[in-house]
Order: sequence, then C-alpha cells, then structure tokens
Amino acid sequence: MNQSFLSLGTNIEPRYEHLTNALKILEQNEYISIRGKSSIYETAPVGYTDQEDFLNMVVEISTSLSSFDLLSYCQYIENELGRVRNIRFGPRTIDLDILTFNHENSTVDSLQIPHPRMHERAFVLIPFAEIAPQMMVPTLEKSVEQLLKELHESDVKGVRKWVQDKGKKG
Ligand code: PH2
Ligand code: MG
Ligand code: MG
Repeated sequence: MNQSFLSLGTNIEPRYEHLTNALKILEQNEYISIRGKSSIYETAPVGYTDQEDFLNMVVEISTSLSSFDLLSYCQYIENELGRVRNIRFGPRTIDLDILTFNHENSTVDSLQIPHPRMHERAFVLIPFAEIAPQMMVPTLEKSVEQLLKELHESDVKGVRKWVQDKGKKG
C-alpha cells in the first residue's frame, strides 16, 4: 500500500462544495482510502494575486494505485468538477496536487514529487503540519514542521482557519 498526501485548493464558489465533492469522488475510488484530513483554511492567493481567496486543505490517503495512476485520477476529478485551465496559477474550481508519494522522488515533467513548490507555500505547509508534522519531505530532507518554521511571517499571515458560515452556502 502506498501513502500519499494531497493538497486541495479552490477559489471559485461554491468553494466548500467543490472541496467536499472532490473528497467524495476520491473516496469513490476503490483503490483509495482517505486516512486523514486537515482543517480547511482560507488563504490569500499566491503567485497570481489578482484573484479571490482560496479554500485549501491537505489529506492523507493510502492507495494501491501507482503515482501516475493517482495523478490521472486527480485530473479526472478536476475535469469532473469543471476545471478550465487558462491562467497559470489562476482561478480554479478545484486543484488536486500530489505533495508526496511514499518517500519517492519523481522528476518526470508530468509528475514532480515532492511537489516542487510545496516548501514555499504556507497554504500547503500549515494544513500539512496539522496532520503530519514529522513527515520527512524527500530531497529536502526536512520535516513538514521544519519547512513551516522556515517560512516568513508574511507568508504565514495569509492563511487562516476557515469557519463555515452556516447561514449561507459556499
Ligand atoms: N494554488 C496555486 C496558485 N496560488 N494560492 C493559494 N492561496 N492557494 C492555492 O491553492 C493556490 C494559490 C496554483 O496551484
Ligand atoms: Mg496547485
Ligand atoms: Mg495542480
């Protein structure tokens, strides 16, 4: 069985629904089990900043799929939820990224593991550290907690725990 951590992100309403739908479709795959879920965080956009805030979370899964089959399934979920790719780093209904896969290191163009930008992203490291602080990240050879400590205060500031407004959907 393989262990993998995935990052989920969405910044097009209804954001909460997109997250829960993505988790539902993940669980529908008989070769994937969700083992852990972080809280949901509301995060300021990074990279391309002229867009809405995201909801982000990290989940731990166990899977008998290969990393490439897992990637295909993540892309299938993105397509199911109507993701349209136009602006790089731009708005999206759902983005599912493989952060780690066992302790493997893949540098194939279509699949880079560990995720090449995860160590600089508070919206990944904060939820990741919530569920697996001691996880060693291959190639960086540091734990998630250590990577988080190395981030600047200004990066961390844009990430807050999200509290669902029960009064309205989204
Ligand atoms: N994803 C990006 C680019 N920028 N910013 C936040 N806050 N959250 C994201 O998930 C995100 C982003 C590209 O995948
Ligand atoms: Mg991404
Ligand atoms: Mg992606």
